[in-house]
Amino acid sequence: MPSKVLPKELEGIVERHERNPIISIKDVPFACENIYNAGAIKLNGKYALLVRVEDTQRKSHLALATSDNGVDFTVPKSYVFSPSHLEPCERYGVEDPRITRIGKKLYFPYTANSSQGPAVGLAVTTNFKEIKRLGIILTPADKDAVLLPEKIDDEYVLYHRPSSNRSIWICYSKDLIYWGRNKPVMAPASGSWDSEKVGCGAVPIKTESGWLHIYHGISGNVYRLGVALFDLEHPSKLIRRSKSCILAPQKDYERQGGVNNVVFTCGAIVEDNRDVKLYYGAADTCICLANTTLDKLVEFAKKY
Ligand code: BMA
Repeated sequence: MPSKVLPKELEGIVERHERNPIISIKDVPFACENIYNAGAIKLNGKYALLVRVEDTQRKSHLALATSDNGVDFTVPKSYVFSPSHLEPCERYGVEDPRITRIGKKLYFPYTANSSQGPAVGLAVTTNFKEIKRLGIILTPADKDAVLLPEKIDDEYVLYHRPSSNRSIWICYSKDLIYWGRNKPVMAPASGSWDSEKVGCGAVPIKTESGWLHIYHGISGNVYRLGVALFDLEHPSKLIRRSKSCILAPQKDYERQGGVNNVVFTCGAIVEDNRDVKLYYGAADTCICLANTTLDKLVEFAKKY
């Protein structure tokens, strides 16, 4: 389904980096099948991407790639997080982490994959040297979970996408372990670029206009990215969503790969000057960067 044609002034609102893909398997210092879908965070002044690496058995692990400038990343020789043999829900891999900073802690929900179907696991660290598993928090089949960077009314807030469903849902917890009061908050939009399924992408960004979500939508087997705003105090309340997408597979590296026609994000970094580095997996094969600004994304969510 074609996305609505963009007005001239918003073409290129999200600009692909000229050196895309910025990370591909040639940058990985060991044998692997694919590298894609990375959580993103700034850590001690460095850019850090928690990248999903598929080993030669197609099992996913997470490695921490780092960079001084957000473009040139070094992928280390070893993983920081791998499927645990003690965790039956992780037999096929740990995938698609989204990193949320709350105080000094970095939490990352991830998709745990197994013959049970995808489930949501949660882990916590301060530096990625020691990582503590908090366990499988949402049972199969569920995925695409992101944790809000602030507690609301003294509760943690998690968005996720039950696989039996096509919508983004919300749930709440006092202790990060037990989650409840689930409800759907954003459904696919009929006749649009996100008409079949929607799921969370980057960690929601706090703006004056609401929590800004950069989310993915699927239509006709094509994964695209769009933006939505949720109420700051009532994060279950959708305020606006863009009718057009902000990024669609157009380049060869987005159209052809392990899975064709996919742009999929798990993380964006907001700079002090409100520039945004949007990291995304392309065709389930490599990692790309697109540059934009917070103001452009909010305006886009409101107008287009
Ligand atoms: C989603 C997730 C992502 C993947 C995307 C496209 O459902 O599994 O990991 O990038 O599909 O294949």
